[in-house]
Amino acid sequence: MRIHVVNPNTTVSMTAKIAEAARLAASPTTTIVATQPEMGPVSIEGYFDEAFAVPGLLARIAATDRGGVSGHVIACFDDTGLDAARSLAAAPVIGIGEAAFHAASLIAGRFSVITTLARSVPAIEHNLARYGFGGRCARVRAADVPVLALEDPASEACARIAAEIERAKAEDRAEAIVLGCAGMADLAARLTAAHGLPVVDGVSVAVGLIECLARLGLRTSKLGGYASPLAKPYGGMFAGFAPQEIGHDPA
Ligand code: 5HY
Repeated sequence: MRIHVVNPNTTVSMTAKIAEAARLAASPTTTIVATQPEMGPVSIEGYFDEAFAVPGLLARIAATDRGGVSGHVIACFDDTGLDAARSLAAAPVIGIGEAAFHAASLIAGRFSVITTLARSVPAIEHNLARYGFGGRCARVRAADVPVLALEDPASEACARIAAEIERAKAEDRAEAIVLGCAGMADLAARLTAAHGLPVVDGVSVAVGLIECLARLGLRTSKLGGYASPLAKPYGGMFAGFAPQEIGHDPA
């Protein structure tokens, strides 16, 4: 099978890191197709960046969906554009945030999330509540690490994340840790070994979940909220994004 993994920011080195984590998690017969948008922010740190990541993300989802994939992984921990992508795509779409929350809740009674900056925390807390994991997540912590510092080996990013893990164990009674940025995907194994508790990377979990859904023949329901977009003109620079096919509203 082919799985599309899209990094919604435009930093090539992060896309490569995400693709490596995805390939390590994938079955031998699975091919990972890794992409990133042609336009948009180099990193997503808060609501404004997130808004401008979505159009380029959806363009990649549309193109690879037409090419035929078993599913899509949105490799941004905010699950940027997830609902729009599920409406657009025929194949299932999984966000790494939601995937990581599910995995952590299957292996621990309570978990903490460690993300990059404080400005990213509210969106993650909103998703935890929206997905129904509010009671399982002890706390969403920020390691005070800019997203692109994760691309700089000389930065203190890993040390800051490690220190936050120890605080989560001591103060939150966290039994597992969820890494709250796709750019942390390469750190999960190292941090698990160093801190003596499961450290979950959403990229790896999302790949496994897509494989599971594909094996079971499960695809996004097109009844209700994820119904295909209705054909209509879009004005201005978004004219090229206008839905062409006639979406069917079965309601
Ligand atoms: C991510 N930003 O996973 C999020 C994490 C964050 O560019 N990729 C990004 O800090 O919100």
